[in-house]
Amino acid sequence: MKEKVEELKKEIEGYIVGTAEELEQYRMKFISRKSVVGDLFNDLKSADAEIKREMGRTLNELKNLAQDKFKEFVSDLDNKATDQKLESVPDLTLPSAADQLGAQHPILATKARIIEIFERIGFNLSEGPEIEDDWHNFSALNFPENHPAREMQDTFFIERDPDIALRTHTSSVQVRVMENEKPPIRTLSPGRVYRNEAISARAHCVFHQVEGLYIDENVSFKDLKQTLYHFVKELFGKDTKIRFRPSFFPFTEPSVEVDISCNICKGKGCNICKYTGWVEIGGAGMVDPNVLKASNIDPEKYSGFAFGMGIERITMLLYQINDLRLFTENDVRFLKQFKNIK
Ligand code: 2NL
Repeated sequence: MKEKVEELKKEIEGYIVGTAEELEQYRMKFISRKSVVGDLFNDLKSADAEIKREMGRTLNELKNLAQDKFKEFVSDLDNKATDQKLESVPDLTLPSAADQLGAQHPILATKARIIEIFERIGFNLSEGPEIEDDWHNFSALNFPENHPAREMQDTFFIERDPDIALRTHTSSVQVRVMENEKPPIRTLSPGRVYRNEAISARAHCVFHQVEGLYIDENVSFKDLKQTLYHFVKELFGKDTKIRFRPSFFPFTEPSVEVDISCNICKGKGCNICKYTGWVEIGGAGMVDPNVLKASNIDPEKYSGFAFGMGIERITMLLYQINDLRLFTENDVRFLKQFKNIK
């Protein structure tokens, strides 16, 4: 038994533990009740009193050695774990990484440029609710009772009878201005509008519009033409040409679609203008007398012009963007490209 104890002493003294599993193996072998040390204590039970006394002391020394070693292993492993934790804590004394500064969204940049151009020629800004009643979105604008825009397929209704809907244009804001102010009125209404359209490269159910309204005595179609001519030269460059094609809107008479000479190929012909040399930027017209009357403005005394443009469309022309969906996908690879505009 003595030799066995010496042998175990040597084994314990030379024992190395690197992991929690190895620690457990050590505990099973030398500390637990079924350990080799425990076995030796069991063997001693049947021995003579003399041997019991002598070997009992030796075995207790062995047991203490095994336990001291165990405590040493536990504290070594603890220290090791703490060191690893410390290594994974970031060094708070290092200087911070530079913040990535965001870019203005191209739609808002275009909106700001349009506002600036019209503000310089005396237009003020007007804003209004995106949830509108039937009067401000349709009836006051001379939409007939059976107009298709009043159907569920085209407009997002929130309530029916009386109808409440997401505005389909910002003309509703201008109706509010006409109701609340007296001519002369020169106002610009940019904002978000909603139409029940399937989303594609060319259409979206949420987009941005800017409308303008000018009401005073003796306002004529030539004022409309020169105002828009000034605007397109400011936004697209001084060589830009403008063209008006007859059209129809319920709220203007006469009405026109407004084209500019293609800013990509300068009128030579390309796939943006479909080889026509012209691209459409919006619509316009003289405010229909019924629209003035609906807002208590005397059409015998006053006349006015109005226009509307899609901000997405103008932004696409300015920066040669060919898919409307890019504006709402929030892909930073797209948005980053507008860091240096304006
Ligand atoms: C387009 C065409 C247009 C108007 C909007 C308007 C507003 C009032 C009275 C009369 Cl309060 N007209 N707005 C007029 C003509 C055309 O928009 O293509 N928009 C994207």
